[in-house]
Amino acid sequence: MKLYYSPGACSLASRISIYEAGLSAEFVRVDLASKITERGEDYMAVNPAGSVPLLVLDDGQPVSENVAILTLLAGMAPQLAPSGPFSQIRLIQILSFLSTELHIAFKPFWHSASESDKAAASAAVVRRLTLIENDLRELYLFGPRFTTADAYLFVMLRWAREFAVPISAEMKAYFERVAERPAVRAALAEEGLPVPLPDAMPEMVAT
Ligand SMILES: N[C@@H](CCC(=O)N[C@@H](CS)C(=O)NCC(=O)O)C(=O)O
Repeated sequence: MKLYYSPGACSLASRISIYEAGLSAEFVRVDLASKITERGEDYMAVNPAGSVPLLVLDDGQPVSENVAILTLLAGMAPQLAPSGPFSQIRLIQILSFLSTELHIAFKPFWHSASESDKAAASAAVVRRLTLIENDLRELYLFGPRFTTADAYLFVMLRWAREFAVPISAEMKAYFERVAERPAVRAALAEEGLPVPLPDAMPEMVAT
């Protein structure tokens, strides 16, 4: 399979999941501004939506959308899926929340919004992270087992750090725990991204 990605973008969650699963894949970098791939292809012809990630399976079938790709990868590597009754629905539930509530809340940071729009975006991200915190059981979102949802949340916590969105001590500890996983470190290194240092994240001040 082939993953179209951009360094540090949400496609990083797919790369982390592929590495965690031990699956083999080709990775093709996309310049999101010009929509040209590192091979000189017109990315709009590959994915008319123009966004990453896009996973192209070995039979040529393209799969877009984080929720679909991360559900698919969890199906290919059941160790990356929650276990127990209703687990598939629970995975889709949290992936959908991450995509349609949390991911979307970051958009003003990239779209030259005003300072007040960015402050509103930061508050929206904080509210949504607080909701997820209630799901943080034991080590990861689904308990002791790392899933594709953790890969997605990790990517957004990197953005929270980049945009100085304050996060709770619990979420910060989670972020650092995920950053220590060898597959996560390998994915960061492959995309030329630094491994986050402890304390590099603004912590929420209790009020
Ligand atoms: N609906 C898509 C959106 C993915 C998305 O927002 N990708 C961003 C990078 S994190 C992107 O490619 N932005 C550039 C663009 O859409 O032109 C999904 O959930 O997979």
